[in-house]
Amino acid sequence: MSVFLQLQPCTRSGFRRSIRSSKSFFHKHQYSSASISSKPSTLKASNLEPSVLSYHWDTLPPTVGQLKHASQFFTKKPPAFLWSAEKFKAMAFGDSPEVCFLGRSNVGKSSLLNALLGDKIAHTSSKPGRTRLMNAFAVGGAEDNGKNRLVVLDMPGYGKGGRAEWGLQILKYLEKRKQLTMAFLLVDSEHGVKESDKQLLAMFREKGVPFQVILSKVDRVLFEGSRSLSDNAMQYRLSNLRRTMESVQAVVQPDTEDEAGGVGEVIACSSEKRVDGDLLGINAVRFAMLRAAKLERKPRMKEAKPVEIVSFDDLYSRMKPTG
Ligand SMILES: Nc1nc2c(ncn2[C@@H]2O[C@H](COP(=O)(O)OP(=O)(O)O)[C@@H](O)[C@H]2O)c(=O)[nH]1
Ligand SMILES: [Mg+2]
Repeated sequence: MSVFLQLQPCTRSGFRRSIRSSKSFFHKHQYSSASISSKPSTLKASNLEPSVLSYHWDTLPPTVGQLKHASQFFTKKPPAFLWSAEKFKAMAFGDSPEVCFLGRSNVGKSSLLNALLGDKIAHTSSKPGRTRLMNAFAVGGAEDNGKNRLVVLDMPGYGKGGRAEWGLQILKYLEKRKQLTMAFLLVDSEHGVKESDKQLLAMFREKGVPFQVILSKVDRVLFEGSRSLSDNAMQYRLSNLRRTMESVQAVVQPDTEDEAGGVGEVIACSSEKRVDGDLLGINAVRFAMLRAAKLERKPRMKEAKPVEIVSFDDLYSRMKPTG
């Protein structure tokens, strides 16, 4: 049994509140990405639309401007390694908002971090259990001025290669770290949500930790085994991906009234496959990280048409039957 479920519950009312307020925002902007079957049959690697790599049932997808801003935020200054800690109490304090990446060993956490940060700064390995410490990196500048800087944590994995003691320290971090604004749970696109992921999701809910699921290694689902795919073959692979995304939705929000549900979207990404120079889904994940830390660029609102302001008396007199 996972160590995650053996610990005493504790509430994080602050987190719950922030989830609640973001959920009410998302509810006002109900959005669902176009279904894959309605897409024209021209889905090739070179014209894969971002909308097929993410599924939004309760959020708005980022605009082109927001994705561009996210990309610039992550690349304008080189990322900085901040600290490594084996235990929660050894972690350095800081004022900047934090996000962390969790998931089974070998799911691609360290590779994703490198892809997001645009630098081979985190250790990756084909052998499970290579990341043994909690490692923190800064994006947007090395100084801890609390503003315009995001701290990103790479965590040891669980499952094969993971250790109970690491799980315990991660759990302490999730429960106690005030700077944490979002826990991103990485799930393999090919294998979907596993039992150990479900235990972690249950823990997030129980403790009120805000969370979002990201699908890793989407290149394997979409492109593996074939250099060029027919439209039908690509359509079939995309339908499989969509089904995996829908199964994630089912575990993230089993009950739509559940206030401690996760962010209502799934992003699929790849740390290896580039299309038109960009790694698949990486800017969308960057945007989700900035949004969690409230560092994202707000979409430009179209100016609302001025409305006529009518006093109650005026209105009443207009309503009165004449003659
Ligand atoms: N095809 C593919 N392989 C990946 C991707 N991300 C990671 N990998 C591979 O998966 C293995 C584990 O990656 P790593 O980042 O160390 O996983 P971690 O244990 O979760 O940190 C390595 O062999 C990586 O090269 C990806 O997006 N696509
Ligand atoms: Mg790792």
